[in-house]
Amino acid sequence: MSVLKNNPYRKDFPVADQVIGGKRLAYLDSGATTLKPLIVIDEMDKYYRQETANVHRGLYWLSENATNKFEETRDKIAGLINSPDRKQVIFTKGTTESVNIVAQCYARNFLNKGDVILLSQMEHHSNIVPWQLVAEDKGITIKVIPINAQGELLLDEYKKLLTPEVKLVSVTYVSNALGTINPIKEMAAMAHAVGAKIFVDAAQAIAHKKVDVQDLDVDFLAFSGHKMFGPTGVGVLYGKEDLLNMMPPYQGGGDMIDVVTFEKTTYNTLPHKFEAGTPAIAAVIGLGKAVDYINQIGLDKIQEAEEELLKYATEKLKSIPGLKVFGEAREKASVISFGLEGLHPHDIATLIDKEGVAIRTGHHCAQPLMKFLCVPATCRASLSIYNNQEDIDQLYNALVKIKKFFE
Ligand code: C6P
Repeated sequence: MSVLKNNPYRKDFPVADQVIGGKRLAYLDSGATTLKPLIVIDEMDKYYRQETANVHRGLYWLSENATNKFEETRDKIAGLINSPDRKQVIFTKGTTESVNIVAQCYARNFLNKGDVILLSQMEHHSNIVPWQLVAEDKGITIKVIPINAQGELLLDEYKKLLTPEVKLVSVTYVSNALGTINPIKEMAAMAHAVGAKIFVDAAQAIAHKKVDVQDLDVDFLAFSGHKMFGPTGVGVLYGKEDLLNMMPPYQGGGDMIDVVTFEKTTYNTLPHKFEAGTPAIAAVIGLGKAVDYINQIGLDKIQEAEEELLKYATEKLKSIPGLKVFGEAREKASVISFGLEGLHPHDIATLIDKEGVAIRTGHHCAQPLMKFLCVPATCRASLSIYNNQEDIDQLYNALVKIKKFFE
């Protein structure tokens, strides 16, 4: 079934079908956050209207119900990523917090002066700065895997960089600014061959392709609920059990303890060791419904739909004279970064907003990548299953209109 002509998923997303400022909305910023389907919204509404209670604490029905639903999400996530065990799924605030946990609890404790962390040229700031915070303190060196003009990682260069000093590789699965899909399975095998661990930022991958932590054989993996049709404020850190067990807790507080005395405190087992304090209960429960939603459709169908949208959008945009697409990797997700000759990306976004088109412009939290591309910013249209031909045509028509205006 074509999502371009008769999109069967669109009706599930109330935000998608709106008129804003007198214009039909074309939401093309799913890389920033996806829209939420009704089943997620309704479940969270139910928690707040009828089922509010804290988790892991009360012996009354409401609390047990909330705990069950909260923990069911852990099972659903474990299933989605094929985690060997549910306890390896840790709820965090999002990808950013997940990276910080591994940087502070793993890298700070188990990496030493002279060790190397490998990142790539296309990383989001969330997968750069947390490592820098530790590297500066500990005398760890950060090295960068370069990319080619199409926006693909140079695997030969990666191989050369993989010396015995490399203790950790941290790379994105899918670039938020280029759409490039990196060969994670191959990269993990290469990292392991020199004894390095691999952390994967799956923020832009999780809602778009099958992510199987056992097949990929990654040591850590992170993603955010809000980029996979779920709510904001919740994300996941997956880790191999031995590594998570080695790591000290990230924060102290309720739920993460075993026995507390003023003399010495012992800690809870996984996953609770890393989940101090009252969690984002409604968000976690909503995330469970987002996983149900993804499973109902199937990731293969989602990928198929997004490929159709990407193909149509790329051909359409490239037909505009003076439009340059940044990032044309052979393996690419439904993200199109572009510039329009003679126009600043911020002006483009502001002007097409008047036509109802929502895209993101800026450095996309990837300043080192912008430096490589020799641009201060790009425009980015990112597509998801609820988009259709009209959305893409609306972007195309808006761009043609402003181009004419400035000619
Ligand atoms: N990218 C974008 O518009 P948080 O903010 O923790 O949910 O996710 C951070 C993050 C980490 N890695 C990648 C690859 C990402 O794309 C993001 C978030 C958004 O591209 C907001 S900057």
